[in-house]
Amino acid sequence: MALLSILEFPDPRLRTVAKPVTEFDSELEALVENMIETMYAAEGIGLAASQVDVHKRIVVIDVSEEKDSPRVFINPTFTVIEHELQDYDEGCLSVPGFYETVSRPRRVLINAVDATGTAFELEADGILAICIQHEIDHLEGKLFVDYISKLKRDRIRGKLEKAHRKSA
Ligand code: QAP
Ligand code: CO
Repeated sequence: MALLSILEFPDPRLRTVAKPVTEFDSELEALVENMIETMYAAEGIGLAASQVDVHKRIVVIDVSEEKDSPRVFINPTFTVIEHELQDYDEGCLSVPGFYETVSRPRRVLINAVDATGTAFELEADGILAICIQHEIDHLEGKLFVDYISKLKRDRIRGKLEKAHRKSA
């Protein structure tokens, strides 16, 4: 297994729209394993392939307490089953160190396939519902900072650019 490097805002590659997965082969399995390993190493609860510069529709999530229940969502979509919004202080491995409140629908029905190509459905609420919406946004080239004010977003951009210059 291998750790993958995570792109950080405002890297323009994070704006790429990801393409559906069509081949369910050992290369896909290896990528999924590496994404899970990378998510755990970075202490994240969700990671989209877009964040590791692979522009395919793949998401891994583990919202369990023990961090022992990784879930894999390939070509995921969702429909809202409860329109009431919930606020959550979201973060992102691609926007390290920053958290802002985002409102999203409280309950969604997820449709996806697993790493073997088998379709499944899952009703999600709570943190899982927030996380899958956040990760599917990544596949569309969208980030949680797109939901906050331009002033706040630009301030985060400035701080991260400065940090990137210092570590370059
Ligand atoms: C997306 O986010 C998410 O800034 C996943 O320094 C966020 O795993 C889903 C992280 C909120 C639901 C609710 C962020 C780790 C991890 C940081 C993450 C950091 C270290 C973020
Ligand atoms: Co994210």
